[in-house]
Amino acid sequence: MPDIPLEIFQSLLFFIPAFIANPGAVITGGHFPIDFGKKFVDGKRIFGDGKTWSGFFGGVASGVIFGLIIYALLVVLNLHIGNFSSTITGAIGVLITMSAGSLLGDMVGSFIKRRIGIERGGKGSLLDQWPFVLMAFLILFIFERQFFMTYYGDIVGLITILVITPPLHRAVNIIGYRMNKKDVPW
Ligand code: CTP
Ligand code: MG
Ligand code: K
Repeated sequence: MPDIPLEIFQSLLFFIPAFIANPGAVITGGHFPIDFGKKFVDGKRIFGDGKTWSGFFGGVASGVIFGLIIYALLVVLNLHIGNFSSTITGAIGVLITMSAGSLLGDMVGSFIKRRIGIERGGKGSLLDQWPFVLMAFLILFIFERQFFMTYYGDIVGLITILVITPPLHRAVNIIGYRMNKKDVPW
């Protein structure tokens, strides 16, 4: 019989790096717009000044570093959950894939926001909250199939993450706003 609480715990634990990539991008971001200031065919910015190379790479680095801390803790505690902690190079591959996927999804959200006329920094609601999750999963499915199938293949963990992300995203952004890291609480 599958242990549902443990499965959900694992799914959440291993998705933390994809979450961390976003505040990581807020801290390191703001330099060198990914779209180089270029406009799309509709005359609006492709992504806007909120998506930068410094945020992208800083966000990926944050996700990888945070993930390696989780990895190290699992090793120290001698908890080898599934195949995540089998090799360090394997773990790094998963962490880069997941963090980059998360920030690519964040860019997709911004791309759609610009197309429907929401300015950079404007409230996107689910467009701020779901694309990064969905893209992280899609990229993991494509490039880290074994990891994806082990922890998210049965859909339970995936659905759990989709459900908790909007309130979690909101809470983190309110904290970022109060810490003066963000101009708006969303
Ligand atoms: N950020 C960045 N590069 C990224 C992602 C985020 O530099 N790839 C930084 C930007 O300074 C951005 C801040 O993190 O303003 C907050 O991220 P987010 O809320 O995703 O961007 P917004 O400014 O709200 O822009 P958008 O409307 O396009 O989502
Ligand atoms: Mg925003
Ligand atoms: K966003």
